[in-house]
Amino acid sequence: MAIYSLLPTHRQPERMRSWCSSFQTTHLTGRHYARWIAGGVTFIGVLWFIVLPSLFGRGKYMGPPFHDLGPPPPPPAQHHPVLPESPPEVEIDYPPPHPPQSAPNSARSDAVRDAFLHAYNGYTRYAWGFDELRPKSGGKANTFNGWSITLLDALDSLWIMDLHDQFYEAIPAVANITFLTEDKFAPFFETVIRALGGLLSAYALSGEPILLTRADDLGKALLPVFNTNSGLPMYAVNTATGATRPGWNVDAFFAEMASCQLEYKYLAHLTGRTDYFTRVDHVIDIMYKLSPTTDLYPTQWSIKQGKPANNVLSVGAAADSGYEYLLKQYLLTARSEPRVREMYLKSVRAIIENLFFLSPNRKLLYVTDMNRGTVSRTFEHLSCFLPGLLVLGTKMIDMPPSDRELHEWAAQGLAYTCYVSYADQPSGLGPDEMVMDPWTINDGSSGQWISHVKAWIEEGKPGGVPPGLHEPAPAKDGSAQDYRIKKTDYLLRPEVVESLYLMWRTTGDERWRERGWEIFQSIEKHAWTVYGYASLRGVDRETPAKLDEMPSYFLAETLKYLYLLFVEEDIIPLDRWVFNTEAHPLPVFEWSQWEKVQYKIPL
Ligand code: DMJ
Repeated sequence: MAIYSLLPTHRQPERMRSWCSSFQTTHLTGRHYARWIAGGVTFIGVLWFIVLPSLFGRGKYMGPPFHDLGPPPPPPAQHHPVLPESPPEVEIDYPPPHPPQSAPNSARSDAVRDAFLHAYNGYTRYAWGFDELRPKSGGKANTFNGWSITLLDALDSLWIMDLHDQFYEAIPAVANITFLTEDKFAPFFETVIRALGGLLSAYALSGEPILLTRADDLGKALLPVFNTNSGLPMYAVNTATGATRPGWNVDAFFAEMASCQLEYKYLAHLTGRTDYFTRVDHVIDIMYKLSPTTDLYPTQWSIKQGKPANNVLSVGAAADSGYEYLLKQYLLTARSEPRVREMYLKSVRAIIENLFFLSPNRKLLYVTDMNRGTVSRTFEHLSCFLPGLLVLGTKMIDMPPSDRELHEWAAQGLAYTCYVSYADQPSGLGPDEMVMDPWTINDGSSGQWISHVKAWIEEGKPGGVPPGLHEPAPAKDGSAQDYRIKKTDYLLRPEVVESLYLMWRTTGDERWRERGWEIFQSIEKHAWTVYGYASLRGVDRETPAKLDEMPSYFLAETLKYLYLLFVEEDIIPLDRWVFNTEAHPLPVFEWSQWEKVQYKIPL
């Protein structure tokens, strides 16, 4: 009964209904009491629809007004994560076990947990009820929907770092979030990956039912974005009216339209709601139909036509997680959707063949973007998620040995360049964007990595180390660096430490941990404030300037991946959990027979 006080008000009619029926059975029998019954129903109706809303005010959520999906169907499957019995597709070659809690690493994971607590406590003290903390001024800001995004993003980190007291203290606040935007629009992608992903992961880890209830509330509230001609999601939704709107300049970015399947498919599995599956899988249908003509997906799409709207191919800001979710939804659903595996493997081949290049001096491997065959040589911090994804794919799915080897090389070389972009800087922190120097060697390759790899193989692999994997020393001297920095900000982003974590977890090579520790120390040195941690400007200086911003992903991702890099225990085994693009781990599950039929899952 105590849980009732935590439930959003629209969950409470059940209690009222059972009270009414017991009153009728005990006190009202015979036809002449019909008038009493009618009067009672009218009284409850007036109370429910007029008096209660005016007592609690417009801000309180009084039930789904316009896009109610109705009660959920009978439970289709397990309502709590159950691990699939089927063995992994390939033998997972985990690193040999490390000595438990060796002193330096346990001290390091403790230091990361302390950093997390400093950021979290700053948020709860100075920005409680708001989206984000202002870490320089101690102020607060609603940078998203005003639904406490830092809290929702941080929940599973609290659990993973064993901060269970703080986790349970946060639950009542989560229970009372309205998920109403009033006169604003909630951005679909950001809300899905941060808020919905955060709730689902916290539910999966803790088993707290209220978290699933709230995930279901939020999942429903966001669903009107799919009410479009093509079925591609709109950029944002007003959850009070169901009105939607496209992005300001662009209808839809590939990353934003194609990064909701992990969250909604898991939610479909937990609730049995068909719409959750079909709406997000339709986006994959549209992409799949494009497959015969292209293996890559342009960065901009027309929602009306359900087609690409430009020719830019990238793995950066506008595209990144679109590719990530192909592999990850295959893994999340226990490898039961082969077409996304096929799409992933084709897209990686095309990424490696078209977007991977070497820098001219140090022969650093980087990934860039291309517009109708012209490469920009821009290298984004955001693209540094890719080494982690590639190495995960090599461990988790079956592929021809030559492909596996190529993916491993690409992951290792690119992860090192991502690290070097930090180690090169006087601050020890990497820039948000660089433009790599053009290839000046007249060898007809234009610096394209794949042609160097092919030539190296044909020559009998001289030196034994593939091109782009030589790991040249960091160059603090700017003149030795073969790039210019385009954006000097370090925005507390996670992508580099995410890949370091996945490289270490899958290879057991301790050097990735050491590199992560260097980065953490630089964060401590430059980003720490009395209130929390600040984004930085000027990583190419000894002392970067602090910005008054602490994005929620710093707690959800950056510190979580750093913690998992150092903690000895394998808290989130990679063959049992899949991280969404905001680092919220979701448990691998198998579709039941009922679900396969009900959701028409293409097999
Ligand atoms: C995060 O919100 C997510 O990782 C997203 O996919 C893109 N990057 C930001 C943080 O950099």
